[in-house]
Amino acid sequence: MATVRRTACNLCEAICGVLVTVEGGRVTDIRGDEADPLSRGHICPKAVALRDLQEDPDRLTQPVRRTATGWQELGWEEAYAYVAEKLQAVQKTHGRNSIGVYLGNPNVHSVGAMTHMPTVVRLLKTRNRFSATSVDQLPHMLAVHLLYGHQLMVPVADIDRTSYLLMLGANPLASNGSMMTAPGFGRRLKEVQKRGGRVVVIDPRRTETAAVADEHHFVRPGTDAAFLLALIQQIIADGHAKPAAYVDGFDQVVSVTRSWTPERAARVTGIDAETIRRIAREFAGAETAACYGRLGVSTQQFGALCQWAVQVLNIITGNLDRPGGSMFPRPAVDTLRGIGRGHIGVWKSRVRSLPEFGGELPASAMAEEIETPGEGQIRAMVTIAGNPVLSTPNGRRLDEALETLDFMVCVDPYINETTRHADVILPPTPPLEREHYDLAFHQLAVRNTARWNDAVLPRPSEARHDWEIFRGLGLALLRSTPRSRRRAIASLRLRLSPRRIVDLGLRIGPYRLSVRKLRKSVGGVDLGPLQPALPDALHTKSKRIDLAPALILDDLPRAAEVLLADRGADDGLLLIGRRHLRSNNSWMHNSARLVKGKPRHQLLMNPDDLKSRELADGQLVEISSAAGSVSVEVAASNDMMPGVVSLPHGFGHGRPGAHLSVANQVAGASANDITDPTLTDPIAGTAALNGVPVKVTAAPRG
Ligand SMILES: Nc1nc2c(c(=O)[nH]1)N[C@H]1C(S)=C(S)[C@@H](COP(=O)(O)OP(=O)(O)OC[C@H]3O[C@@H](n4cnc5c(=O)[nH]c(N)nc54)[C@H](O)[C@@H]3O)O[C@H]1N2
Ligand SMILES: Nc1nc2c(c(=O)[nH]1)N[C@H]1C(S)=C(S)[C@@H](COP(=O)(O)OP(=O)(O)OC[C@H]3O[C@@H](n4cnc5c(=O)[nH]c(N)nc54)[C@H](O)[C@@H]3O)O[C@H]1N2
Ligand code: SF4
Ligand SMILES: [Mo]
Repeated sequence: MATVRRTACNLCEAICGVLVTVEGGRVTDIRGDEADPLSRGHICPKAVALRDLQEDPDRLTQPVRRTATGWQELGWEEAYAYVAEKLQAVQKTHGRNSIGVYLGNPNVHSVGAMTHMPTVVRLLKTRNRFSATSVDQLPHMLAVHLLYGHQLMVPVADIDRTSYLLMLGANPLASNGSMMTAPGFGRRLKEVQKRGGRVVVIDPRRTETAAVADEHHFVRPGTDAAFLLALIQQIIADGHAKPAAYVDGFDQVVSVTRSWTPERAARVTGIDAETIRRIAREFAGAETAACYGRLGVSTQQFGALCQWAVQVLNIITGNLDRPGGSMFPRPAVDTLRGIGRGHIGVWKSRVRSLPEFGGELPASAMAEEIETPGEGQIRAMVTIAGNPVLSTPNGRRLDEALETLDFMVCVDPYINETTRHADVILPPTPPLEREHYDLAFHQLAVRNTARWNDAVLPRPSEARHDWEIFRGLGLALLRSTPRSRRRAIASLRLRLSPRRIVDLGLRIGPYRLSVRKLRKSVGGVDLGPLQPALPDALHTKSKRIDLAPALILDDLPRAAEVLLADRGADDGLLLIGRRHLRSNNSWMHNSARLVKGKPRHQLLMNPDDLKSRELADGQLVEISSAAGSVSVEVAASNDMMPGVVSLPHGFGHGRPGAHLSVANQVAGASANDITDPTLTDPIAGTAALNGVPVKVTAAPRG
């Protein structure tokens, strides 16, 4: 008999509600849940991949250990004890910091990882902690930490009520939105337009999102800071700036932006001065407006400056904290409470002195910290839900470095490009076997809603949830730790189930909910549109916003120097990345259903750039940067800004030893074999994955 169960798709930040039909223990159908108050029935083609993940024969269900004769299964308790012993032995010989930890993206999509993983990481007591944050949203977190006093107090564009949406470096029609949970982003954009509002996109590629916008402008990669500074300057010059009473530092903003006229920004960005001036006036004059900048303006040389400027633009036009502007979600579990406010530069990386942020060092420093001998060298790695060989700059170098470690353990369901180097892999249950409450993305959602989901399918007896793995590992690590209050707290934290923790969070949360109440609601509880919350909700001690943090203002001279430098007759190209609706970072190419159809791995290049290099559409080319080179087919595209080429990240499969029967057949090169770990935004160490200088030539024959 078929039963229909409600759950959430947790593959991306849109957290769509889905209805899963199960017959005889197997999934037979997955569709959107109309009753979900946030996603309103929306899903994308990836939702069906939940079933593919469930049934993927390559997915591990038991711990495995690498031996001379191949991978061998081992029992869970044995695995925990072995891993704890190995990690502790490395630390005993080489010191605390000899363990490196890398935390990948799917951690934030799993309640069990959110509730239990941090305790285990803390028990390792190492400063060599890395995560996908520094190849992603770090600049957002830094900007809001400086302005609003908490690294996760991120406002989102109030898309459902705004009349003017200015988007930079975001392609939500492919990504489904990020740092902004707005399922059905396309539909929501259409609704803005139907209300008579305007959508403006700034991107070096005419993206899927640009195609539905009212207006799109090419921007030279890495130069958005100039565009944003000019908008601020123009709005101030027009007398349209009206910061709220709780905002300080406005005069400093006036003075540091004064020289950034639209004419100056035009020279830098490639967007003409009249357009910049008009956008400034339309933004300031709109009934309500929101500026939203995403990955393209984060993972670039001026990521921090850009994300600060995005906030400043919203603040000085009175759009922060007002309906239709940029607003703070108020989720049913206050995630901010459980996480620190953030800090920057309290310590530096050993080799290159890059700053920590929130206790993590930039992923760009990982390979060198493994390779460079001396006190504090990484000798063992722990990766949790990450594939840094494909996702961090110069992945090829990291690939080689990982092989030199004394020990490596990965919490991951696959033997892939990264985990093939592990000594032990601990695979967690797949999404349909897990309970879920979204601790991360209700915090970033454009509407306040709450939803608890029971597991759709039972967990096989030999499988373990991620939180059970962290409990097992954590308790094994604690076994040799002397008794103390800290040890007792860690042990208690590990023993509580995610359900208990979420229930507690809901009960003390602003709406006094509980798991029981949520389970009774069909599709989730609607808590209404976002509400104004400032200045009370600020986490700054003064309950005021300082618009002019020194860390950011001190970067303005660098911006002037770099952006205004004469590029001469440089015939080089700038590389940027892209995403496709049917793939997800580096790890979902093992679903045959998703990867079928037209190839999507090619380098996109403007036809004029091809012609001037005597290259032809479809030809195999070599792309080279300071970090290395890769060969890939090129595709001519009028959607590319001249001088800019685009390569998607997450490809480059087929490495020896990776057990990915479908993905290994997928063509394409890893963009991160040519991204350069020395290209970082120095303020926070975020990798500049976009705007990498490259040369493109015909690939050598043979
Ligand atoms: N050049 C370039 N590089 C980029 C980007 C780019 O745009 N361009 N984007 C960056 C961004 S935004 C991000 S977020 C990073 C992502 O970087 P990572 O997080 O390092 O990589 P993912 O590709 O998301 O790989 C996720 C890993 O988690 C495993 N996994 C999947 N589900 C689970 C689970 O439920 N539990 C556990 N324990 N493991 C799981 C997968 O098998 C895979 O190994 O890449 C970054 N790198
Ligand atoms: N289908 C799918 N969905 C995903 C993912 C996925 O891999 N596939 N990954 C998820 C993750 S981890 C994340 S972080 C989000 C990312 O979500 P988005 O940020 O919306 O995703 P991207 O497609 O990387 O969009 C970045 C855009 O920035 C542009 N860009 C590059 N350089 C510059 C620049 O210098 N200036 C400007 N203005 N634009 C620039 C690129 O052309 C691109 O269109 O997507 C999430 N959703
Ligand atoms: S947009 Fe697609 S991948 Fe993202 S949560 Fe919804 S169904 Fe899943
Ligand atoms: Mo990301």
